[in-house]
Amino acid sequence: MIWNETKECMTREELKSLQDVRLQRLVDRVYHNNEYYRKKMQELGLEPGDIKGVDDIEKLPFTTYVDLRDTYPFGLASVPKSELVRLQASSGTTGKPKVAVYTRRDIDIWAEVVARCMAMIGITRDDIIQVAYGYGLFTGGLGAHYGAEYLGALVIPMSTGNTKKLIDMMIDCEVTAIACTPSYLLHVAETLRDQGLLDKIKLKYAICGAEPWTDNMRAQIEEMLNIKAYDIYGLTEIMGPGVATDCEYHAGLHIWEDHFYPEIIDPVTMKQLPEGETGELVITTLTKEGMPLLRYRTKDLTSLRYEKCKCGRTMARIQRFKGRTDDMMIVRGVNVFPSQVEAALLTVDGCTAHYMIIVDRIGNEDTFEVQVELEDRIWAQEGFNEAAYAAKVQSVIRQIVGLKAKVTLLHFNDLPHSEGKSKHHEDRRKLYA
Ligand code: DLL
Repeated sequence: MIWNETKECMTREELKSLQDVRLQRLVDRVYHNNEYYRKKMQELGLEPGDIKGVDDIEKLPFTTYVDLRDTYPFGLASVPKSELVRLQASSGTTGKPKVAVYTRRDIDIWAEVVARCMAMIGITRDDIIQVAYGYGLFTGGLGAHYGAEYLGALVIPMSTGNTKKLIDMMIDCEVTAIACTPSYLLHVAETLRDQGLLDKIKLKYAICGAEPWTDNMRAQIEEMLNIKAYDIYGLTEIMGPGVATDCEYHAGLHIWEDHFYPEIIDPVTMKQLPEGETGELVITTLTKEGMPLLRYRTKDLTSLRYEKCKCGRTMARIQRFKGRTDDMMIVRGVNVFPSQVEAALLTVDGCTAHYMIIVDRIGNEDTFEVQVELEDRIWAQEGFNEAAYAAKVQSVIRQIVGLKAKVTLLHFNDLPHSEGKSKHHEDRRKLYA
């Protein structure tokens, strides 16, 4: 067994004992090896011995993007530079990138957790997988690559940038699995469909992440490609892809709690929330050596479930992400997440997941526009009534989001289709702030 079955099958009590020990060791490590964390703990009057296990975790300080920025690039490393073997980074829209550094053991654990995710969804050493996340500083490409190799699958490191070559090789090499963003997979599926190549592929599985997507979008991708598509989550600061993934029941993403200790907090009061309540996901890296993080505030909004999954796994499940705290727009006093708009759009026959939300302010009034690409067959319908269709879209958005939108219907490819993370909203009000 190349990934540790016993860890998956642990009881919650066994898991907690392991987490308790790992947290104690982690706190000891950062306290003694990292000046920044030592100071933070001392400011709270904390010593490593005060943390006996995960029940004490609330005593520990949070870590945020600001800490990463203030210590950029190596200030949160907890080992000497000679023990570091890799640096990855995630580019923010402004300021310095968020950097993560890894020891050899970190890289091995990263490969193992990604391999667990892939094994969980059914990928084996007999599969041929195209990794179509970007290779480079972004963790998607190399993360998925090492995980698939660890599993023993045959990896084709496509990276991004050439859909034609990806499709040619997908057909020629009889590729059975693909790792890429969901929006890119949708683009690949549409290209295959438009070129009449759908029956030439042997694809069975997709492992998609790096951006929020909805169950409707998964259903659309699965139907178009006749495959099973799964959700994989992760973030550079914590590791990269492989923190959590969903099983065949799609009832949340199993988080590998033996390495990543999750909490949900209220982002305003910063207190832990009970099981099932939505708040900000906070993760402590229990085993990381290079750049371990205590209680990292991910800004991702979700909830946790601890009951045993139908698949038999005991590890907690992250529920579908509602969005990020920094993706939320307040429009005319209503909280709007792009994921709600996507969920609404995909209930309308012919709407695609290629959409853009534009929020602006005219005078004192917020404007809320949703642009959406329609499938060609809708435009081709005889006597297509654009106004009636837009009114239908407006009505479902109103039901789900609670706001009246100006709906603009677009043709296929009118919006940019990204190969990496796609951007679905633009808040132009900030331009005047
Ligand atoms: O996106 C790591 C990754 C690569 C995950 C490939 C999955 C697949 P960052 O660039 O640091 O790392 O961005 C992390 O992306 O905090 C979430 O907001 C978002 N995100 C990642 N996966 C998902 C997902 C990679 N499955 C940020 N669903 C995270 C929703 C996701 N959001």
